[in-house]
Amino acid sequence: MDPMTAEDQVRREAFDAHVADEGKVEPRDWMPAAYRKTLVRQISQHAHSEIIGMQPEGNWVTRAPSLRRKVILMAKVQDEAGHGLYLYSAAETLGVTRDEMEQQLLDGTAKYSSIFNYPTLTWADVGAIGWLVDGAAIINQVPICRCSYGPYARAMVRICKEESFHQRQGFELMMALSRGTEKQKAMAQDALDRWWWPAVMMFGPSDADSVHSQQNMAWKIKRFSNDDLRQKFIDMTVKQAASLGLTIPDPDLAFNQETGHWDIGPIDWDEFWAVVKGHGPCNRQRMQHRQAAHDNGAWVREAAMAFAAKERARAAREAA
Ligand code: BYC
Repeated sequence: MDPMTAEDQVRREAFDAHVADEGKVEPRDWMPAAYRKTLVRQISQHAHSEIIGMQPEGNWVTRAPSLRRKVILMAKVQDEAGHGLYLYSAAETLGVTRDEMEQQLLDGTAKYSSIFNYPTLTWADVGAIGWLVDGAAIINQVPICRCSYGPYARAMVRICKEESFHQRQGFELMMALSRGTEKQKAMAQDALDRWWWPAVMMFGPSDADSVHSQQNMAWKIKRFSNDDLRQKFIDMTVKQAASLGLTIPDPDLAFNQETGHWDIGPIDWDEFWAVVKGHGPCNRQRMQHRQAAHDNGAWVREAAMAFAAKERARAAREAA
């Protein structure tokens, strides 16, 4: 890395003071290269997660049990596409193009959330995703509404409103199943059994192994550590599971009187890293599907570009 010039040093100090004082950073402001880089990394990975996240739920659109459930699910999956688009736009303000980000996703150099590499085997999984995955997403993302980078913070405000609706629809679906027949209740329990640990892992590695947390908390990109957010999620979800009459699949789950929090058993970090590195149950399928969608959409992108060029030419002719 190039040594910092005296001018950079001054800018860096002013930047740090501005951020420490809760100031927002905007696209044209000076920012350290590493701040820009980590934001592109996080925002683009967040966007990719929203887009890949459409697949597990999209899997059930044609098999939703009623018209009402189908309409709700279609709206939710469309919302996820919208979140991806807001986030790609926020990342573009940092100087990266949408094509570059898409390419990084397709060639595997950019990650997306581990959670979306698990299969949706039954209809109850749609409820479990809304309840647990969107529930975890809200806990993780509400603090990002106060992120120091303005465009990301503003995009998150709208996303969080929609995520909280998604979480409630998932909980309502789980409630309908858990108050239904014995078979439906068993289906809800089975979905909780399969989604609990992957949802707990969504928050990322434990604080000791989180490479980005310290700096990104100092820069107020992240407001809480991975473990703190995970604990909030656990405390919230244990109560919700009890109200559904479902059992969290962890024999070690116990309320800790001293800390006032729920303790959980050991997390299988080998499973987490295997999934992150591409060896989860559905990684290959998710990427194949994404690649096919990209290839099949080529004509749409070309048509949109041709139309935009035509419009520009017409506007230039009319202005002349
Ligand atoms: N999966 O230093 P760390 C959604 C990576 S969308 C895969 O702690 P950081 C939703 C991490 O990227 C869900 N990789 O990183 C959508 C890093 O590798 P790189 C996504 C993971 O950034 C549709 C390495 O591990 N949410 O909710 O400080 C429907 C070390 O980690 C994961 C967001 O993206 C993981 N779970 O913290 C429903 C929110 N965890 O990049 C719901 C914004 C960690 O150095 N992102 N890694 O190669 C964040 O808040 C943070 O980026 C994370 C990780 C908490 C995810």
